[in-house]
Amino acid sequence: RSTLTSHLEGERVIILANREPYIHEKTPDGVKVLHPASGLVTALEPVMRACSGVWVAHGSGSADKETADARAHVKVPPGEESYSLRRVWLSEAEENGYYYGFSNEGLWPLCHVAHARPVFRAEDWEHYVRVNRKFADAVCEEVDTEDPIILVQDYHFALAPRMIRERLPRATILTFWHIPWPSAERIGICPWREEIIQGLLGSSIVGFHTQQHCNNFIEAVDTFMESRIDREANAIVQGSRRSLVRPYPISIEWPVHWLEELPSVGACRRSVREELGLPEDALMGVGIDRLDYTKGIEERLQAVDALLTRHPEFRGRFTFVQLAAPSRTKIARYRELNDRVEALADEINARWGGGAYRPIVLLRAHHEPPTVFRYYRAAELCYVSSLHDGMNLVAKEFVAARDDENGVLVLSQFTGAARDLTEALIVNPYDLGQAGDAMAAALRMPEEEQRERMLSMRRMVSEFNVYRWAGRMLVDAAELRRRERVSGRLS
Ligand code: ADQ
Repeated sequence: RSTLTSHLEGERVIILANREPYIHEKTPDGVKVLHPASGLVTALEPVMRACSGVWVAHGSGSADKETADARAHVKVPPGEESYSLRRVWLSEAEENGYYYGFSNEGLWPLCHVAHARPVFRAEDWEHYVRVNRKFADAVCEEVDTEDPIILVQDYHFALAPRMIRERLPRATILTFWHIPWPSAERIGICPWREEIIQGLLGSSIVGFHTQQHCNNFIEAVDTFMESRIDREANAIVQGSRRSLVRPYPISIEWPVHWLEELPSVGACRRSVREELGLPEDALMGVGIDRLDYTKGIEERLQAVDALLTRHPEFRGRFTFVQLAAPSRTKIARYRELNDRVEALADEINARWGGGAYRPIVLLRAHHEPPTVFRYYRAAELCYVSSLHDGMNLVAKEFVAARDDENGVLVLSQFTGAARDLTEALIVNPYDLGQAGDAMAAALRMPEEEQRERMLSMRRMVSEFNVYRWAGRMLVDAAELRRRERVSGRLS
């Protein structure tokens, strides 16, 4: 954290992200502040707390919508007030077209290999362009120098980097794409692929979680654009401007501040079992996700079924607790997933349950972070079964939560996290037998082995934490600025 702030000495950072770090909801007892279930917020909020600046986001809470002046700022976090939040309010049609339509029915399935067909509608695209312009304008209103540092986040804002660049040619624009970038063949499906790539190339740096995503992006530039590719430097050159393309595997804050207020692992184990009506010696697995088809929740429950089929000793003793936050429920595919997950949990519970015993506990609600961390601490294992995931921060949070150095992570090979957390039990989530066996191995794993694996993962996550992630991007940006200054002087 201190290295990060030293890179930013006197700088005011501006973040552009769709999601707000805090949602202010109107309730009969006054304004309630909620923490959204979002990997992007989990990663970036601690970075913003460490530096000063402005977070520009889509206003989603009910508290200020009608009353707030369009340019009003709110100081956050509540009580601490380290930075400001500037909300951009969208009409229902804009939100439907830009967010639900183009971003989440188009780009999200396009970028994830999860066998969901992307939908591209011309009117959604028009909203996407217009809303990107609206946010780019809001960002430009917030700057107070000619060469500000602007962090553009995710697939909602592929066009904003170029729009900002046109108004602020000397800005340092760091764009991070939080989801996978697919092969050129796949990106070619998008009718506006050139505009998307050209928009991103307004950035000084385009960051992805893995080298593979960077290679795919460079391949897409090569296939669809006229730009020159400097392969040695991993840069795209357009005229006198270059955009670096670099992997920056994202992470979480360390130490996680939510842990400060939590009781010991033993106390969390007891309180969670009591809350769920489980016996004190029940074995427990946990899954924490937004209810999204890329997270492999159906495959996860089927793997629990395989575990109980193949390893009878766990029948009646093992319970898998799935916390699933409803997500993007305006989209039919998400509502259908919700119904299928519910039916599957009922079916598995009918097959193996009896008396007070239920092998699956499905808690379909948003939970605030202290509850999520209490569940991580209470479980014998955490199973992350994404069919495709840029990084997956749940895996890293589970590791951070286990200061008792116990507990086993079972992790899909299709997450970016599987590259960082090699001591997890890595599985193919489609191979239900293998995943069921891995959970059985986790439940039988001697404490000594659990400790060795956990210690090594904890070392990894503590060292490569989110401050390091942001710091590396800023160091590369500083180097780029230096080179541009030098070449500007020479030419
Ligand atoms: P997400 O798809 O949102 O992020 P992930 O990285 O797993 O996924 O983060 C989810 C976050 O939401 C975690 O902090 C988790 O604790 C929280 N959360 C999940 N379910 C919850 C629930 N039921 N209640 C409350 N909180 C819950 C995107 C990409 C990822 C990438 C991140 C960061 O899809 O691949 O890791 O951005 O770049």
